[in-house]
Amino acid sequence: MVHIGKSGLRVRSALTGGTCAMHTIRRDANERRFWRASSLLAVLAASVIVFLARDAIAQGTWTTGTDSPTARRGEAAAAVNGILYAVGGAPPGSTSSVATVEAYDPMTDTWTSKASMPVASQQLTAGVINGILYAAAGGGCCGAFNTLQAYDPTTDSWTLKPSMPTPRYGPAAGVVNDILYVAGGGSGFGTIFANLEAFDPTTNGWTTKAPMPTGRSHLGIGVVNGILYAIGGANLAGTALATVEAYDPATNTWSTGASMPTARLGLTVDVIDGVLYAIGGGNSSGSLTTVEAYNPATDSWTSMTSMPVARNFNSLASDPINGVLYVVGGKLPDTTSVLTVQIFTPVLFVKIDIKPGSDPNSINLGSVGVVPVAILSSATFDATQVDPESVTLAGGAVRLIGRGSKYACSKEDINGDGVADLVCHVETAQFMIEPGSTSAVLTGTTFGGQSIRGEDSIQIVQ
Ligand SMILES: [Ca+2]
Ligand SMILES: [Ca+2]
Repeated sequence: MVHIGKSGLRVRSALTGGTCAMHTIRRDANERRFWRASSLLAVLAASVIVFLARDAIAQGTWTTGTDSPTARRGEAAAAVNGILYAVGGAPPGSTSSVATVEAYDPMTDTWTSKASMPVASQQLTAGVINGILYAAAGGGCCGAFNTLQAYDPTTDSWTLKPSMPTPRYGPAAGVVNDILYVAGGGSGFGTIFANLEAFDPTTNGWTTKAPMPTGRSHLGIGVVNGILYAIGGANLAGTALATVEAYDPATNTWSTGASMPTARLGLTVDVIDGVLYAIGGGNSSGSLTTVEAYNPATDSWTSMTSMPVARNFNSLASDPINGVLYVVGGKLPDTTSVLTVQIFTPVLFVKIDIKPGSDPNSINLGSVGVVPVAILSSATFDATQVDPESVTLAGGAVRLIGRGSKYACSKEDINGDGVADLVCHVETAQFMIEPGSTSAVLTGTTFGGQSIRGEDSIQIVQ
């Protein structure tokens, strides 16, 4: 990765291909920075280059943990009581499945071997109910399984549970109200499933539910507010899908959400703070480092910081622990399996109110002044912990006051919920707003290092 200047323009060579995306930058100073960066890039013409404009930075950060002991792909991963369990998969250069179970402790950054699964399986899926990890489906070298295997970390022991109705490779699972839902997958022999089947540990039985509108395998599932979101995957032709379909267990019905920007299969999907993160996978252009975030509240997608290492489809697995995502397993484009633990701390989506008390939020790009923006606190987020120095709205920084040592931010309860919010005054002269824009993005960082992002509507006036 190459960093250029302090302008916030960052350049990264992408091994896996991609398009050259750039934002229109309004201000002269930023244009100069852009062209300076461009001339440097000409030297790097051999690489495929992706531009990330300033407001696309700080969409989460990636770090690396200790390598896992066993290289494999097609495993499942789930967290129980702050420990990530990686189960099953297939070793490098082999189509056979393994029963290997290894546990990663983020507090100590160490791995421990655990009791093996009763049935070795790859391209399986996992969910956690009441401290028990359920590993469902998958298969061996030569056929799909309908096994359900339950792991109790407190006793380091496995139990076989009643098999699910449909054997399949590459389904995805989510848990709602202590029920494990398993959707999609493939037979490995020319059938792709739309099936949704649900396991209830209290009755120890399976129920067949309404099928997904779109049959697919190697999809990802995440749960927000009791709704399952089934994302991406592949159809029978092996074509990568951008499909987002949402299942409401209360009504046993499916609906359609906004498609994922990058169609892919073999991705992993996890939820942090009500936002789904779709990570990695692949499509016809190869393995992807892509990370995209879906916010069900707005039915919209946002690009996040890419993974450092591409991991191929049929391969990677992840689960969050304390607001941080741990990604394990996977296969590199050269077919080497990945040992590395990649750790993603996503940007926190927060509520903002541009021009508090005013709507529409009209912005006059011709005027030189400030616009107030409120960063709202919630039950889980204290806006007063946001560092004013880090705050930008549409690229504009917070105005300095006094002798230039203080930021024009104040703590006020702007929405009357009894919790103090942060109100900052941002320099409009620094705005990087494209003509016709109808929203503006705020970015920042808390004193504790958590990246935040908020978005509100704007109406540009002349
Ligand atoms: Ca407003
Ligand atoms: Ca408030």
